[in-house]
Amino acid sequence: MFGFVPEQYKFFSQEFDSEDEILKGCEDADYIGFSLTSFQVNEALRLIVKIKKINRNAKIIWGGYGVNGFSSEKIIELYGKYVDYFIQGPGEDGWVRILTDSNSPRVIRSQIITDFDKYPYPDRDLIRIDRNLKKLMDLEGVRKTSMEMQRGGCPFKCKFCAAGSFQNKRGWRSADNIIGEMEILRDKYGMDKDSMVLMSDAEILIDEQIVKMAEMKVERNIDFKFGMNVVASTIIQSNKIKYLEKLAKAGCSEIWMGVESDPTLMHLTGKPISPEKIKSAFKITKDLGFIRKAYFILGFTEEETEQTILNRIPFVEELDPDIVGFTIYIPVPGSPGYNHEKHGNIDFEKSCEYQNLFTRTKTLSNSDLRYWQKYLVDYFKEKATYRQKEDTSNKLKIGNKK
Ligand code: B12
Ligand code: SF4
Repeated sequence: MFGFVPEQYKFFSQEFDSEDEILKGCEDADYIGFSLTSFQVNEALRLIVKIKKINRNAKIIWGGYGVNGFSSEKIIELYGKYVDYFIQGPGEDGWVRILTDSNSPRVIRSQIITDFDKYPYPDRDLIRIDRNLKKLMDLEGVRKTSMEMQRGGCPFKCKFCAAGSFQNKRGWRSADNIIGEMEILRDKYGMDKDSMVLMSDAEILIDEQIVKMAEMKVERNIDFKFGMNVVASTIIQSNKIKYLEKLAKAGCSEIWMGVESDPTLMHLTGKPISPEKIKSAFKITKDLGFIRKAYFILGFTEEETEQTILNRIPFVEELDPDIVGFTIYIPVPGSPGYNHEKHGNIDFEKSCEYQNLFTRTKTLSNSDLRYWQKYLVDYFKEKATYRQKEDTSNKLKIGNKK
């Protein structure tokens, strides 16, 4: 049936394909899907204008966080002139519906998927993953890719994050299902003990399925390393510490935690963390031998001052992370901090989480925030994240959105 076999698809990524290649690939397409964050929307609009000149009949479909954060009416008002269909939330069923149902609504708001095991694994050949593997090997000298252990939104409501924009629940995969995909990464894509898999989930909520996965990973000799985001407060209970031990044995070598703030403003993040819980999580994970990354966001509240920024220094020193990153707040559509009336004119195309020209606080200008960001990165240069390292090891430009 149309749209159900890989041979009926072509995949392009602006990271690797020129505009000419992309346009040529669209010439004879019936449906053209775009996966977008808000930061890519304007570029997609420009591309659509060019596509329409060579293929007037193709139906254009958008999905991803660039469309998730708006009501159906608003998304049609904003982009309905250019785009035929919008998928909000998980795309698996919505995509099939558009292909098979000529009466499909223009905006499909899909609900959380509760039974992931019934879907096939992602087709990494189709998205030409070899190009990403090569790029990361060239940049970082490591065979690196990503997969998901859980799926869906997030139960928390951090001011700066759109992950909960569409769904506030998580979708689960069984341990067998996760392991099946890991075996493919090992056997087909050569992920071995020196390789690293980034769990691309927003945050992993560690539970029995994750622990079972860890045990099975050891039993099945899947020995690549992996890293994951966790919310600090969810890993400090004694049963969770036992789970973390099992994860460490299964190759989990890195734990990433959003600290976001100095201790005095942490209650304004919307994340269920406190300075004490953060300290405890960093201590526990240090004792277990994980490489720990701490992420901070400057200017996420108007109350941020020079002093609260500087308060991060002793706090970082106390937490003693192995890696530390400092980004600057930008209100993204779908996040609790975004208000379309106020933020609809932000030029997302010229922004990223490292730099923007919009954010300021009651006492700090936008350039002050950028000054202090650089100050902190310099102060902790030995621990800076790969992307923020300014030495010769960093082959990525800071602010590069790719
Ligand atoms: C992993 C991740 C990254 C990784 C990607 C790694 C990789 N190898 O894939 C990296 C670090 C590169 C990254 C970068 C950035 N990210 Co990011 N990222 C995520 C994260 C945590 C998971 C995304 C993911 O892979 N999900 C799993 C997939 C399967 O789900 P999905 O993308 O939602 O896709 C489903 C549906 O949306 C839909 N769908 C999606 N596209 C399409 C297309 C069609 C045609 C259809 C039918 C359906 C469909 O179907 C899919 C399957 O169900 C999300 C948060 C989250 N919880 O999702 C943030 C998130 C997407 N990122 C975000 C941001 C801001 C960024 C950056 C701008 C940060 C920066 N550096 O400045 C960059 C820019 C990326 C870009 N090019 O625009 C925001 C986007 C907010 C917004 N309103 O746009 C999010 C939501 C987090 C947040 N802060 O709120 N990111
Ligand atoms: S930052 Fe993490 S905990 Fe907060 S809403 Fe986003 S995914 Fe959830």
